[in-house]
Amino acid sequence: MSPADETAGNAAERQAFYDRIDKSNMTALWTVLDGLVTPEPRSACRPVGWRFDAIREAMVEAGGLITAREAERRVLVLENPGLRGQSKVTTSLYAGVQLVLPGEVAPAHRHSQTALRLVLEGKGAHTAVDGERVMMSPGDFIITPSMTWHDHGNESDEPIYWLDGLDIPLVQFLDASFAERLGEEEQPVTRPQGDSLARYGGNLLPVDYQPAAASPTSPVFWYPYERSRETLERLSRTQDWDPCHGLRMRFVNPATGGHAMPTIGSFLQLLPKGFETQRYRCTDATVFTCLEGRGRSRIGDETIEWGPRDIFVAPSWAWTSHEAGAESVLFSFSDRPVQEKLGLWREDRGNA
Ligand code: GTQ
Repeated sequence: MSPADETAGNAAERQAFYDRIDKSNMTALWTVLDGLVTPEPRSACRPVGWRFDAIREAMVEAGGLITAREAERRVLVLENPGLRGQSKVTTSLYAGVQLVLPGEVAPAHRHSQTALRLVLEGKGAHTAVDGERVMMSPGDFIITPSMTWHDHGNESDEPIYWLDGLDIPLVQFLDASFAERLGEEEQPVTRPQGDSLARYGGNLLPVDYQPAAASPTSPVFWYPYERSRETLERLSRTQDWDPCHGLRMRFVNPATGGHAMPTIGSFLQLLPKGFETQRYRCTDATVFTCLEGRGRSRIGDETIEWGPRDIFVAPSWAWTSHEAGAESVLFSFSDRPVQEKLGLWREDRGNA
């Protein structure tokens, strides 16, 4: 009987072979191939949503249990139900909601992981990135490049909540994590507020700035919502809505035209009241946050209702469509830049 005989008359003999080679750390490819090289993405990541009210309620409790100083970062991790225990919101990305109470400081540290912040509620707290203090207002999008010192503080009289998105699972997968504490609560402030935006985000660049020699992350790390919202508002007047996205823009590194971060793509989209997007799917699992409006999304077999500050996930290759009950703004992030660089990114516009 040939080894490839389909009748598998030698099942016991094969099993004995598998058991034997198992002791030498070997596995027969033909027993696992179907799960490795799949005809299309087969993800453990599930469609899921979190209502912000529920997150806030838990965070208020967390605020009474531990200080930001003791926790280092007082964050509740949003875990995808298909990936519990792994601190993952999608297979490649991490998300959490961070609370800094009035008077608190989250001490300075730095790490290989790139981070984004999207301010959900509260105003007047700050994050310091690479010597510059950024005041945070709702909807502001802030990035922390790999290995830059960052600390957070709240000198206002209200709690501040923001969404953290990091490439933690990606860095973990690559075994490339380094981290250190500064040993002081706050890093020295060496640049005036708004410096990065003025220097790199005003349609001008310093004359000798060489993007190729610079960090792969945008030199602008504060993208105020006021400006982004104004852009959406102006462009909405042209009425050229994309059937799958409404009006969708991406946050950019102004020096290269590339994504703001090398590992995480970040997007902002406007859906007019009553707009129903045509179904769409792509290989980058996407985390959405509603900044304005309300609506519902059909993702795979799930329908997820959302309103301001709610967070929801569309897994890789799951059919997704949005329906806006009011004019709505959605922020989103995904690993799209990584997939693009590797030639893996695909989308399916469902014939739209
Ligand atoms: O604010 O530096 O949610 O290092 C997870 C890890 C936030 C942060 C997180 C972090 C941070």
